[in-house]
Amino acid sequence: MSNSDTSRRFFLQCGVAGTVAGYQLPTAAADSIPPALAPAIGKLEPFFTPADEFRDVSRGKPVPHTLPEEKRREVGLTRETWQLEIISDPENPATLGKQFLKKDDTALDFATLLKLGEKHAVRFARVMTCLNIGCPLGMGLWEGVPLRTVLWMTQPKENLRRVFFHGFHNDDPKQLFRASLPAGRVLEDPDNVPPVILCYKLNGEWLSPERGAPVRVVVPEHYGFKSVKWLTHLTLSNLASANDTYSNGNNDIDSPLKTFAATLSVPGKTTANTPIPVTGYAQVGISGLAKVQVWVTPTGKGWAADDPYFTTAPWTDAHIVPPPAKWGGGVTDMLLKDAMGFDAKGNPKSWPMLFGKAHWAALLPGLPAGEYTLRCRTIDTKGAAQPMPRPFKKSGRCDIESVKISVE
Ligand SMILES: Nc1nc2c(c(=O)[nH]1)N[C@H]1C(S)=C(S)[C@@H](COP(=O)(O)O)O[C@H]1N2
Ligand SMILES: [Mo]
Repeated sequence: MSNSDTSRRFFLQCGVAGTVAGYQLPTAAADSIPPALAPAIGKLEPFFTPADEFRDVSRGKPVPHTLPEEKRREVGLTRETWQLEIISDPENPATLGKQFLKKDDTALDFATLLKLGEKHAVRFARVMTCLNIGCPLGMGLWEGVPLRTVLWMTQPKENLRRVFFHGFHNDDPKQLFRASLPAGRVLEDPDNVPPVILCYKLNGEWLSPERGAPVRVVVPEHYGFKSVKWLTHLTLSNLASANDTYSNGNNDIDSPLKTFAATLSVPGKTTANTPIPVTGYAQVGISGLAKVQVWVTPTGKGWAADDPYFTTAPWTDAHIVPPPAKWGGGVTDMLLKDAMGFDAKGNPKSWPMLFGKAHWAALLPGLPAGEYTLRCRTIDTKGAAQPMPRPFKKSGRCDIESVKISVE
């Protein structure tokens, strides 16, 4: 099986993973979309993924969320028993006024985190994507306390260059899963980017054990591996470089989310000379999303070897689907009213949303009988066409997808 077949199967799985279809266009927004596309848009997945439908790629033997409740209580993976240690890195010490340790009974507990949340909690919409998987694991509304709020409680003075975090790993050093960020990223947010948070809610509900309960890190602009689950330790360090577990395996751990498009529904067989509705999603990465484009061509027709990304093909613009009337995934309008990136009425301030998923739809013209290949791609706000500007696999997936269509 070729690589593109594998990824196609993968993308199609994304399409059928959801339960009930749920994308509801508001009446006004529907005017800008050709009526022939309405049925296909109505069958799109809901904008937010129900928490229990996220795909799971957690590691561990056993995977921490499969531990019986009693064991989870014992090891601090419930809200009642959770304790977060915050220490200075013994090998590259940061100069701190204070550490938070289990041994002197100062580790941070869940009640204290929630108390901080009363004043500091934020929530934001963001897609969870694994750097090594072609389709997002889920689109969530994540809520928690900015990591810097907790970091400042250690009264750092100097020699703080990096923040490491790791979670429960069955007390087996070989199972350690660690990620890190430059201290500056924790302390300050780029324009329009939410803070790094200690997250305890997804889509308005407590985080489930599978999603990392009781507390996980969520880093808005990064692939999933930075968002460490079952968080137990923060280590403040003067080390100047990253040492993320994910750098094993040749992963580019400094690579933020990429912009790319994929299909969700494409009729495999269709009738000659009849317009063909197709839909898909786009991930809105660090450079934003300006356009989604599609191109359908007879299968097997060669392409210039010096244009591997089909830049000179006759691509046409797809419709970016407007914000839904109902957000799905259990996310209520109330929850969105004070979410970052949404206004006081719960409407998104910009669309498509940075680090979100957007959906698209296109009506392909009727075609004579034959075998065709459909491709889709994004153009980011800097004008770069997928898979540029960062086409390499180990910095996140963004291959141009191709799907077969049989016209009879
Ligand atoms: N403790 C811990 N956190 C972890 C992982 C892990 O194996 N252990 N996997 C990471 C990876 S590689 C990804 S892609 C995301 C996936 O998040 P999800 O399972 O909530 O979808 O979790 C991250 N956090
Ligand atoms: Mo991942």
